[in-house]
Amino acid sequence: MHYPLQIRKILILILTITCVVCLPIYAQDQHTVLLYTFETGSGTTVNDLSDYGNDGELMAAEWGVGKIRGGLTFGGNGSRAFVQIEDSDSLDLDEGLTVEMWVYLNSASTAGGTGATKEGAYKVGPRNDQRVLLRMTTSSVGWGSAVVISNQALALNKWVHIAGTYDAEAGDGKVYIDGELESEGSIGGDINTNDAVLWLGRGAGPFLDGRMDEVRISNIARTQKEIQQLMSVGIEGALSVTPNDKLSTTWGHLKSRLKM
Ligand SMILES: [Ca+2]
Ligand SMILES: [Ca+2]
Repeated sequence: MHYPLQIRKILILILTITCVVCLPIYAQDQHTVLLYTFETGSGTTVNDLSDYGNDGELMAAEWGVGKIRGGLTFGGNGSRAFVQIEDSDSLDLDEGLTVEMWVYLNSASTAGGTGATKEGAYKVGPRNDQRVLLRMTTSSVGWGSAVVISNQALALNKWVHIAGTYDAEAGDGKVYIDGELESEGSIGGDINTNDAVLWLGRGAGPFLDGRMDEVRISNIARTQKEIQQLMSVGIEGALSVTPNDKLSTTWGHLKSRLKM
């Protein structure tokens, strides 16, 4: 079809604006229920950058060097350090979840789930053989049985990115290491909701010996692409691009291209 130039310009513009508005906002959208960069560096409060106000409290965990600037350090079963986040409706992730974080292991954990743990509901984190564990209680499967474990073990003394996802509708759990799908399993059912606090850096028994940075928790199963995007640009990098920025940048670019 041959449209007059002005109409072609307008069509291109409408198409482009539609595409820009539909682009995912990687770090912060309505599905992001907890977002930690650990850049405060002092005090005992961890600021949540999500809209849900899920601030954490340092329980002997210390500010230190992270993957991107500041992070937290944890001293294993000796110091029993962790972060505690009070229960809230936004952390009851019945329909699905994604937990993403960078971890640096000094030594293997002594049991499962030293990443993020809401005991009796869900946990994602390193376990005793340095593999990554996703564990849940669902309406169909109990805490001990609803498990997906990575095939690979995490390297020690190195920053690695880990993620666990679950989609209640598909009933499918996935574990990623450095953005690559490591393991996948059918679980089924809605995730249990409860009144337990959320911990970072510990399970019911074991404590993380190492460091943590860049934690995002979401109430849906993120795609591999979304996980990789946040890994590559970081939380602050993703937050610096808002939909309005994208729109005005594209608008300006288009106007100059089309000489409007
Ligand atoms: Ca950081
Ligand atoms: Ca609750």
